[in-house]
Amino acid sequence: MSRDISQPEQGIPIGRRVFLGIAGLGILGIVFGSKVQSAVGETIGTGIGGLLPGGDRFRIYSITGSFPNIGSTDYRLTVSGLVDHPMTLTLDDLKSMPSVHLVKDFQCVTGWRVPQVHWEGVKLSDVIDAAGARSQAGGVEFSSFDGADTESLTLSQARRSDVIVAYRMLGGPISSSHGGPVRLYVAPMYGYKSLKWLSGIRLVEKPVPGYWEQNGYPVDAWVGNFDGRQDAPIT
Ligand SMILES: Nc1nc2c(c(=O)[nH]1)N[C@H]1C(S)=C(S)[C@@H](COP(=O)(O)O)O[C@H]1N2
Ligand SMILES: [Mo]
Repeated sequence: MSRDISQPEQGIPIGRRVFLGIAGLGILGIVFGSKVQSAVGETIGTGIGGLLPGGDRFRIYSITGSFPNIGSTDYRLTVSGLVDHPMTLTLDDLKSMPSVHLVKDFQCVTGWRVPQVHWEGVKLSDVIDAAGARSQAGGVEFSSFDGADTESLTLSQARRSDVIVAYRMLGGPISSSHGGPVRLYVAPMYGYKSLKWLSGIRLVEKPVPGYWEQNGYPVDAWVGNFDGRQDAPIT
């Protein structure tokens, strides 16, 4: 893996205050020692799994240094741009659509991977179809309630069945730190495509590269592009 790829995340200031309220950080600090201190986003386990070898060990990232706190009844997702029916969806609206359950690895481009994570949500393609993409639409742009992160996909990438608008992960509702109540999960691509605190989906002619791409990450984020594997989704 190229060292340059990891630069943007290393440069992100993560406010200490964000982590003060998270139980168990002290214990994790002892268990993982200096590794935790040097990690940009801290290494926070989710339950006991975070303390076990091979357990889930996500590093929590936030460009802004804080986590938007959005109640599940307050949540709104807007679908706009080149669509026949612009929509605003509640969490209940999303939950009333056909759900998909994926069990897949989560891979950050900087090297860490969490194996076999359970995800649940709706296919992004179902949301796009509900709004009715116009024929000129060639891409999809995503925005976040953090007011900072943006992402984008081509329309054909967005229509893959392993690209979902997720409302559950790790066996429960998505926590605020993981981007809840609703985040994107783009299974075949590196983690930076999986935008947290998803606020908007906008259909456009040609997608503008998102925040991470503007900071040096590749627009084509297929897992494997930087570690010698082929351009294939993880299974
Ligand atoms: N809004 C927002 N989404 C984001 C990020 C972020 O900083 N802000 N970081 C991205 C990166 S680089 C990764 S690897 C994953 C990490 O997900 P996690 O914080 O749930 O571990 O979220 C992605 N989505
Ligand atoms: Mo990442």
